[in-house]
Amino acid sequence: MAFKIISSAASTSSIFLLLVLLSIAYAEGQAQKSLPPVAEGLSWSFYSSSCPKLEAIVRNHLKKVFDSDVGQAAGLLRLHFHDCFVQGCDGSVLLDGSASGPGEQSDIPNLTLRAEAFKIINDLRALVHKTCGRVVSYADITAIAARDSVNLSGGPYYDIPLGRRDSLNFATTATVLANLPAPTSNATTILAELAKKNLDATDVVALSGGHTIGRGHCGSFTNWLYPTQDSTMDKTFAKNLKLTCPTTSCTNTPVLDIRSPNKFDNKYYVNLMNRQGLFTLDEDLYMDKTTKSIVTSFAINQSLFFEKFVLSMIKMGQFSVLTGTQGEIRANCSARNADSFKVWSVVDGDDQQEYGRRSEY
Ligand code: HEM
Ligand SMILES: *[C@@H]1O[C@H](CO)[C@@H](O)[C@H](O)[C@H]1NC(C)=O
Ligand SMILES: *[C@@H]1O[C@H](CO)[C@@H](O)[C@H](O)[C@H]1NC(C)=O
Ligand SMILES: *[C@@H]1O[C@H](CO)[C@@H](O)[C@H](O)[C@H]1NC(C)=O
Ligand SMILES: *[C@@H]1O[C@H](CO)[C@@H](O)[C@H](O)[C@H]1NC(C)=O
Ligand SMILES: CC(=O)N[C@H]1CO[C@H](CO)[C@@H](O)[C@@H]1O
Repeated sequence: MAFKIISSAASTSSIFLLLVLLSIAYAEGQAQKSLPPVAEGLSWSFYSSSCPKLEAIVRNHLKKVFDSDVGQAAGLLRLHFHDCFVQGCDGSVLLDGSASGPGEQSDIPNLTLRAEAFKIINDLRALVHKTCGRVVSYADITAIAARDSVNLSGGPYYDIPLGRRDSLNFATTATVLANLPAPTSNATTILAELAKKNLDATDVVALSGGHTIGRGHCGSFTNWLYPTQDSTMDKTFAKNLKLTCPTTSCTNTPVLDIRSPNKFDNKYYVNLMNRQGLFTLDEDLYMDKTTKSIVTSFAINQSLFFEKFVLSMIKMGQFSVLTGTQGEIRANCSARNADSFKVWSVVDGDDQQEYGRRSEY
């Protein structure tokens, strides 16, 4: 009898313990579920000992840059998107084809990336490597710069996993074209293309919200103006765009978000509901039955948009990353180390690490 009581007490307490453990595991599961998984080799605190000032250096420099030209934030956000969509977030978008064959930089549709964005990333790299040595990749600097561009334009702040390495490989023109959808695509096409990258309809609508800042060239959207104007588009909006873009090939660059062109907010979705979006891709998100309700939910709730945008950016920011000993930490944005060190190692026998540190001066 006594034995029985002890045993039932023991099993009661072990059931209790089990319940406690289960609820802790559940709470942790919930907490982790709220953020996308971290790719193997990346971590939230990757540079905490090797370059603790990294994020402060980037942010302080960008604050100064945006104070004199707020438009640069859009260029940096788009640069990270292009880097990640083509071949992975591996800094390959920065490689200049001149040394070793064609690079993403000179490919369609990347010619519309802002030249200043490349320069800003290079300046950031110089500042960071001067303080920490050649330990931080271009891919990570580009990811942090995109994050800060969002926040410094009025958008949310979010931590990002770091530890990306730079690619040794150029993306071919075919790879670039296959991975960056055309702005003239409809929602069906965009959803199918991005599903291949494991992005669902909410991700697609949230990421398109990047078009809340920045500009576009006439050639990227006049498909719905000429030769026949899309009858569903807002008439006044279309009339004004025709004045800015009298021809398809004109080089003007109207803003993407007419309500708040330089502010990272949810007005882009309000534009779409009013048929005042620049690209077919954007407009169609409000016509498609899968994405229409998501557009509306973001238009009426900015916090919801910010929350989903952050999750999708963390997801996108980890596409096919190189980590550990893969790739390299590039010293020159536009050339892999093997190409930029070639001359120097002959001249004075410098090793790559030293040259990497010297290259800022
Ligand atoms: C999903 C497919 C996407 C397509 C087809 C697309 C297409 C375009 C096009 C055609 C432009 C204008 C380029 C020009 O004519 O100068 C543009 C600009 C821009 N895009 Fe996207 N985009 C997409 C996704 C994204 C994403 C995911 C982001 C970031 C989260 C983004 C951020 C931007 C920004 C900030 C600009 C303005 C750039 C500037 O002012 O320099 N886009 N996009
Ligand atoms: C940056 O993000 C933080 C945290 O979400 C927020 O408090 C702050 O207002 C944002 N900055 C700007 C300029 O909006
Ligand atoms: C979307 O575009 C694709 C490719 O141009 C086309 O085949 C398809 O019919 C279009 N879908 C809709 C719903 O317009
Ligand atoms: C807006 O979205 C946020 C974030 O998901 C949510 O907490 C809030 O309840 C929503 N607000 C309304 C009015 O639905
Ligand atoms: C970086 O590489 C490019 C292309 O190879 C070259 O033109 C440029 O001079 C290099 N910059 C530095 C600082 O070495
Ligand atoms: C949209 C855009 O600017 N496209 C250009 C990309 O680059 C090619 C040449 O490689 C040009 O012909 C395109 O006009």
